[in-house]
Amino acid sequence: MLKLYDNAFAPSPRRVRMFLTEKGLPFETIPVDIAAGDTGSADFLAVNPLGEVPVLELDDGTRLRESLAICRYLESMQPEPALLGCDDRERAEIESIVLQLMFRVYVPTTHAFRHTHKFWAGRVVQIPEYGALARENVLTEWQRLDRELANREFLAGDRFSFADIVGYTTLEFGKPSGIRLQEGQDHLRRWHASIAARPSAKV
Ligand SMILES: N[C@@H](CCC(=O)N[C@@H](CS)C(=O)NCC(=O)O)C(=O)O
Repeated sequence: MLKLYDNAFAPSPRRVRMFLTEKGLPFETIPVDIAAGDTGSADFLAVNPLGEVPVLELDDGTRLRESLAICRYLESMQPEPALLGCDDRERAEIESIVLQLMFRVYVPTTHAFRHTHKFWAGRVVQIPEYGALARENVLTEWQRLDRELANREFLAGDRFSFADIVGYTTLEFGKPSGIRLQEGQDHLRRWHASIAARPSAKV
């Protein structure tokens, strides 16, 4: 049975939970409590020296890190439904959106959270002005994505893909930092509602 080192509130392991659920693949979770400092413990650092979840453990004991790499492995294990593209063109389009989301939206969303939210107060050095700037940059990116969604149903085209999983989990994670859908973002709102209605969004 696949084992997922997981945290219920963190967006990166949530990507993998959604992916596994969309694929219909059974898995066990090993909870990792970030709030209690588990990711910095010697036991967990032996699992992942980066101190991050998700980690997927295979039956032979191999441990995979990085949500994109994990999902790529799962896609080859269970190709249907294809969530990372069916041909080279689709794979390139999905990966292009995934990388944009990771670097331009997800990373600054984590910075907004780390530098402004009380969860991290006393645990890391917080620079609130930097967090506020990161939040503004993220809101600009979502405004751009709202315009792009005027021409396509999902973030990477006409089919649901891993790009939608990364986008949805990132937007949800922005809420505690005040990153939300804005007035007039009707395309983004329609897209968000369609992803939220999927059973995988409940896991
Ligand atoms: N690039 C990694 C990001 C992993 C990551 O940022 N994990 C966060 C949770 S979303 C984490 O484990 N943080 C632990 C900590 O900050 O102590 C991936 O996509 O898997």
